[in-house]
Order: sequence, then C-alpha cells, then structure tokens
Amino acid sequence: MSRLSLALAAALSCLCGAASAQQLVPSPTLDAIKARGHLECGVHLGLPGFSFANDKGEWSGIDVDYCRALAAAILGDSTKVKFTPTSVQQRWPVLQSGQVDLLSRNTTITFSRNATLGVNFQGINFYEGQTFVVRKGTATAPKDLDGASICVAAGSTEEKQAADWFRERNMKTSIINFQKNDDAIAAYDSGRCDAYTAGLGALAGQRSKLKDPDSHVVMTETISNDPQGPTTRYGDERYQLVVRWVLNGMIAAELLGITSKNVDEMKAKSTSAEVRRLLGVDGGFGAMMGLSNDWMFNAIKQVGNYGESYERTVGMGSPLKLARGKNELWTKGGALFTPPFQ
Ligand SMILES: N[C@@H](CCC(=O)N[C@@H](CS)C(=O)NCC(=O)O)C(=O)O
Repeated sequence: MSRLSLALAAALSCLCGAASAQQLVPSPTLDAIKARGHLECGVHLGLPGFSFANDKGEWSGIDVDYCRALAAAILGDSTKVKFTPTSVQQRWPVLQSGQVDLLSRNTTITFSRNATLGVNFQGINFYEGQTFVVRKGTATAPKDLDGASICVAAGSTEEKQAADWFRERNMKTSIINFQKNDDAIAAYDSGRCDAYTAGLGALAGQRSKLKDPDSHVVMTETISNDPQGPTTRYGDERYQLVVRWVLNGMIAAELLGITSKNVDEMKAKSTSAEVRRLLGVDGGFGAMMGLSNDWMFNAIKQVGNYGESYERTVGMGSPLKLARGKNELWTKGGALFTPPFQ
C-alpha cells in the first residue's frame, strides 16, 4: 500500500472513531436521570429478598440491588435511587406515565404484556416458578389440590396460570382473587382458602407473613416458568441498552470472576480482553452509551456481581436460603446467561 493510502486509511479510521462518539441517539430518560441526580425505580410493595424496606425505610433485595447497580452505572453512585412501591395492578400505569424510570419488581416477562402494555423486558434477573403454600398435612403437590380453594393476587401471572393449569387437568379448583396481595395471604391465613399461590422464591419470604409459619409448607413442585427482570417503557433505545447491559454486566462479572472485593485489582492487572472491556480499561464501552467508561466498575464495586447479590438477598447468606437452581450461570448448569462484552 502506498504511503498516501495508508495515511488515508488512518485518517478514515480516526474519523470513524470520532463519528461514532458523536452519533449517540438522543436519550431523554438518561438526560432526565442525570439532571435530577437520581434514578426512579419501581419495586414491589414489600417482598423479603426481592424488595423490602426495613423499619428505617432502607430497601434491600435482589431487585433493589439491580437498581442500585444501574444508578452506579449511570450516576457513579449506587445510593442515588428513589424506590417507589407498586402493587400488581399499579405497576403498569406507574411505568407508562413516566413516574418511574423502570420496574425492578418480580415482574414476569410474557408475550401479551410485551405486545400490549407498551413495555419492554430487558433481561432476566430471577427465574421464578409458581407454587402453593398449604397447611401442613393437607397436600404435598399441586395435583392434590382438586376441589381446593386458592387465594391469589388479582392481575398477576399466578392468577392466570393457576386457572390454566387446573382447567387443563379438569380439576375443580376455585381461584379467589384479591386486589391486594396481603389480603390474599391474610384470607388464606384465616382459613378462607385451602392454599395461597405465588412464586417459590416469593413464598420463601412471604411465609414469614403468616401467623404461625411452621404450620404451613411451601410445595417444591412448580407449575410455571416465570422469568422476571427489569422492565422499561417503549422508546428510548439508548436507555434500554444501558438497562439491559448493566444486568448483563453483573452476570458477566460473576462469570469472569470479578467481585466487589477484587474489582480494583482486576482493573489494574487483568490481561483478559473481556475483563478489561467490562471494567473500562479498553474499548470505551461506557462512552458508546453516553456513560463514563467506569460504568460497570462502579456497579460491581458498589453492589457486586450477580452471584454476590443473589447470595446476600435470596441465597444462602439470606433468611430465604434459596439454592441457585436455574439462577445459576449457564456454564454451571443454570439458565443465567449473558451475551459477550465484545
Ligand atoms: N410474577 C408475578 C408477580 C406478581 C406479584 O407481585 N404477586 C404477588 C405475590 S409475590 C404480590 O405480592 N403482589 C403485591 C400486591 O400487589 O399486593 C407477575 O409478574 O405478575
């Protein structure tokens, strides 16, 4: 190649680099978050392990952690989040109206929600499966519930799935729905229903809401596939990209062995191409989304990788003591997956 064409190629590649930095599509949501200085995160009303506020109003849980990681990625500070509790019904208008920037609230990804509610699902942070809690000695598996009455929160995936599951099996089960979930639990507790249905992970924490938790059992068999994850409104692709890739980044960090404890060392010393890109040493991935290149470094340092968050909130380091199961990395037999940081 002549010296001239080499020079031309070099000039063009510089131009391309510069052009891509300027070609950021507008993101009204990211602009609004930066201008107000905090993220608005819609969570559950109070579900131990997922999103739960203690007496001091401090939120914790796997869904809460995800919003903290997103705030760290966008604003550099995981504490810059305001949590808005939402019920099964309220969550959609709260998101659609722009009152929150996203839902991180045990919300199942389904076709009809995606197609008709103007919402997009940005990945899976928890594989849930629906089951039942019953009084000890009355039933051991869902198939034992013929003729039973079942309390459930109205407007939930559980309400529809229970109806489908029992109808498909010609079982005579009556589903009693309640506008408020805590009313459904209370009705079950007072003996109005033979069972209460919700997710297995949700029930691990909700069981503590019963007057005498030890006289009830949560079934181990599940009747559904309930993948849950962060949910955004239609529109604003660049913001959606950030929401999706922060979750992917937490999963990738676990896969690559990066933790909140070793992230400084990994950033300084790792020779892995993917680690270096994830932590902003190479590649300029943050800038491609209009963020600091430290976006995932901040999220991992301040919140941790997916596994750290899981253990602390719903796993063995928490009162729920849920095994990883499907929520284990796909390389270790689970279903938790991330595309590459390339
Ligand atoms: N995965 C379900 C979860 C719905 C849900 O939050 N259900 C119950 C049980 S975990 C609940 O606590 N609802 C709170 C409420 O609205 O009162 C969905 O997306 O519909």
